[in-house]
Amino acid sequence: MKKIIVTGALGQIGSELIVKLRDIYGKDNVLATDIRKEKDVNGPFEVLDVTDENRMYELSKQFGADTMIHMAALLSATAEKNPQFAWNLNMGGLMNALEVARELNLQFFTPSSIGAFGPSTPKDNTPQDTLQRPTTMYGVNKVAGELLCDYYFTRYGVDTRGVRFPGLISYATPPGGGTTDYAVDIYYKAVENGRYTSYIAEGTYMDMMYMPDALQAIVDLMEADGSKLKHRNAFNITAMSFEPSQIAAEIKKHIPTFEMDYDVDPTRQAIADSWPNSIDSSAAVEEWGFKAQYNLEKMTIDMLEKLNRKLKAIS
Ligand code: VAH
Repeated sequence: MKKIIVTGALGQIGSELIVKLRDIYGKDNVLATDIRKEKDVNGPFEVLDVTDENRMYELSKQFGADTMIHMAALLSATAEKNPQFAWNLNMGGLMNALEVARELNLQFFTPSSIGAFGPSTPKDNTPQDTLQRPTTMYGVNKVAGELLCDYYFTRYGVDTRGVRFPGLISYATPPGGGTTDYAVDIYYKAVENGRYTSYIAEGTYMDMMYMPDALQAIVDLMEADGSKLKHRNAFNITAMSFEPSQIAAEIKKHIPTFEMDYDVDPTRQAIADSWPNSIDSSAAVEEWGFKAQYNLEKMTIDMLEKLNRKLKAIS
C-alpha cells in the first residue's frame, strides 16, 4: 500500500489530488502538506515550507512515506512578478524534495508544464523532444526541473516521473497566478455575472485539460511499469487546444446571453505568446497509455453544472 506525502496540497492541483489519492489509497495513507493550515483538510495534514529540507525529511520519515508528489511551486504570472523569489522557492523546494526522495528511497512525481517551451520551439503539434528555450522564470524553472529529475534518476536511481501539464481547468479552487487561468475565470464570471473580460487576446491558442484528466494522468503515470518509460520526467500531455473566442462560444451554447470582451494584459499575453499552440502527446500514449476523457464540450457542461451548484450554495 502506498504512503504518499504531497507538498502544495492546498493549491489548484493539490487540493483535488489529495481527495483522489485518499479515495484510491485510503485517507490515512496520504499526508497533505502546505505552507499554511486550513480548517477542513479531511485527513492527515502538516504545515510544511518546502524550503525547509529538514522538516520535509522528518515529516516524510515519521509518516513512513514511500512516495512523494511535489506540487508546491509558483505559477508563471506570479513568478514573473518576483523571479528571484520564484527561483528560490521553485528550485530550492524541488532540490529539497529530490534529496528527501533520494535519502528515503521515495518514488517521486513533480509536474513540468507547456511553459517549459519557448518562442523558438515549434508551435504546432510541439514534439516530445525539441528545442526548449523558455523566456519566463517559470519556464526556466520547469526546464531545469526536468533535467534535475532526470539526473536524480540516472545518478541515484530515484524513480522520478513527471508530465508537462497544459493549462488546467477546475471548479474546486479559484484561479491563482497562472497565465491559462482565464480559462477557469471565464466559467466563474459566466455563472456569476453573465459576462467576462479576457486578459488573453482572441486567437491565442493554448493547450488545456480538465482537472479530472490531470489527476488521472498523475495516478496512471505513477502506477505505470517504470521499465517502459523512456521520457520519465516530462511527458507532453494535453486534452484540447483552444483560444478565448472558442471557449466563449461553448459557454454561449448554455448561457445564450453570455458576452465576452477583451482587455489584454501585456505580461500574461507575452507569456502565452511564448508557449506552443498545441503539443504532441503521443509519447505518453505509447509509454503509459495516457488518454484524456474530456473535450471542450464535455468540460463546459460539467464546469457550468458544478459551478452553478457551488456558487448558489455560497450566495
Ligand atoms: C500557468 N496554469 O498558467 C499554469 C500552467 C501551462 C500553464 O503551467 O502558469
